[in-house]
Amino acid sequence: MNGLKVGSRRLQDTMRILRRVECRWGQIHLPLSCRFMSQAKDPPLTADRYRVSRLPFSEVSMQDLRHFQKIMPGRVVTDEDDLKAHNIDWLRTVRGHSKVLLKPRTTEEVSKILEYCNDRGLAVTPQGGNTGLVGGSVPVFDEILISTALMDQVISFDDVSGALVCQAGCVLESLSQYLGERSYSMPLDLGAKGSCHIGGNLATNAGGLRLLRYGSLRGTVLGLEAVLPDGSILNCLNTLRKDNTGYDIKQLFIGSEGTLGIITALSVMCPRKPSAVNVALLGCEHFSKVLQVFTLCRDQLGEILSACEFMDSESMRMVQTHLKLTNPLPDNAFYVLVETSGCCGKHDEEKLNIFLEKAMNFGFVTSGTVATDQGKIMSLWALRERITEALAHDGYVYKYDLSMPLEKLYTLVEETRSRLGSSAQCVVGYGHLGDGNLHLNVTAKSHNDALLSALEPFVYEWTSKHSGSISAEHGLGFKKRDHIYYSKSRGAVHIMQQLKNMLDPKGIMNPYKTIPPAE
Ligand code: FAD
Ligand code: 2HG
Ligand code: ZN
Repeated sequence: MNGLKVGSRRLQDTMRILRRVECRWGQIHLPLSCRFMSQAKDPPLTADRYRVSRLPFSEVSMQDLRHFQKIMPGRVVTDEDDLKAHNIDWLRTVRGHSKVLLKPRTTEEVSKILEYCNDRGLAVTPQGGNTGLVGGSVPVFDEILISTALMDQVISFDDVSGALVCQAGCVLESLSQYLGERSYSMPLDLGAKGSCHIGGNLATNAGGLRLLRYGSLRGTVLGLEAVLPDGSILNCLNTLRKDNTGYDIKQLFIGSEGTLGIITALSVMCPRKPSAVNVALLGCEHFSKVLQVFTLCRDQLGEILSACEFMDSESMRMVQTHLKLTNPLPDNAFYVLVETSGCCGKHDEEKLNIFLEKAMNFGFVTSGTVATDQGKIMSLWALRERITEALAHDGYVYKYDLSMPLEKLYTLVEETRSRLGSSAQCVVGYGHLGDGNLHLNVTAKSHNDALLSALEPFVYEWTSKHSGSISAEHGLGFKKRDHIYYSKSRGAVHIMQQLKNMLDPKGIMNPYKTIPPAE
């Protein structure tokens, strides 16, 4: 890696030797489930910490277990130790006490399970890779867990159109590898790729690191199949790019967080794998310069820009302290990671060189480094992608995922920092600059009600006042459900409640999450 000062000859030299690289489009990540190997104390039960009352659902009986065994012999998990990791979220902030986890392999099995649960009034929680960050993927009480872990088959791939059809339990990274071998890639990428399932990605409408280039899943998902709470199978699994026949029902399930049904299969439009990828990490002294870098990126890199991420010095400190990563550009207040992806290395190099030269000459960046081989590019990406993991090592994390006008993006971090003073251990701001998405994270030694009261509703009111969204990409889940009104009108929430009631009249699908009850 070449850490360079602005204006030095070495940067010019480095820019000249920028190489085409494979980079993170093909890299392997460790599954995040290793997080559960930590010896950390279990969080309190959700019901106790958040004082929630159980709704009058039935309780699982021996007879129910026998019935599930008949549907899926050997795939009904009741061992307490085996269930533990599925009852606690990735952040270790919520905990349910489900007594059973079901592992269907087929849509028909999911259909039989839901039909039975609906008849019996048994509540269920769908679970993919359990990497969700809003407490949506684990039960609040004893809801039955339905895992998509064994629904991991690719159904078809059309190497002319790029349409991939697969089951919902395929791990995102496995799909990337499958496609990479065929010179295609997934239109979605995120730090949890080694564990998250594509069905979970759809259910949360995950954004991630490539949204700037390929857009939201709402655009790239071509179709899906879902099982409704009464067990009926909804087939919207087409692979057409254009289809204006009536309402687009699949959109209801994208971002529904397991509250309307279980997504069992989907089709997604995949782009060609770029043959030329470059990454630059740039240091800036002020957030206004970060914004200038972004504007310049768009001007100069145009169609080859594939990611534009930012992080502050506190985020950098977290990955250095807890993960021992090396910062190639010490002493900057902000960092911008720029990635280009295209199909013509020489052309991309020229564009990137011009962009870097201008960024330096205009004084937008104080130092910069470009990676020239795959390993080094992965190291640069790790600095950004692994912040979430580093924060989890720092203590209890209060997590806010906000979108707002770009010029306001960092003001909230500064105001939060001065508001909390020494009551917070660490306040960091980073995120998807190109999408106007801020990840504001606050850490403390342990969960602390006073700190929470200083943060909420302050963060939500501030965001709403500046016309932002209180959940840009992680969803609402259990933790943010009741804050929906900061970003949606009463009329819109009312329609959501009606839709929920129409599809799930007994309310068995992921209760206590996402949609607040009608007042
Ligand atoms: P789970 O966590 O298992 O479930 C999430 C929700 O979807 C739950 O409500 C669950 O009930 C529901 N659900 C799961 N599967 C189904 C299904 N088949 N049918 C219906 N409902 C279902 N998110 C982003 O948007 N961008 C990021 O950049 C990003 N980075 C992350 C980095 C890390 C390190 C981590 C831990 C998380 C990150 N996330 C990010 C959060 C993101 O929501 C998840 O990683 C991912 O989309 C969830 O997939 P999952 O399979 O783990 O779903
Ligand atoms: C990311 O962009 C994820 O890294 C996680 O969305 C953000 O942990 C967070 O706050
Ligand atoms: Zn994110």
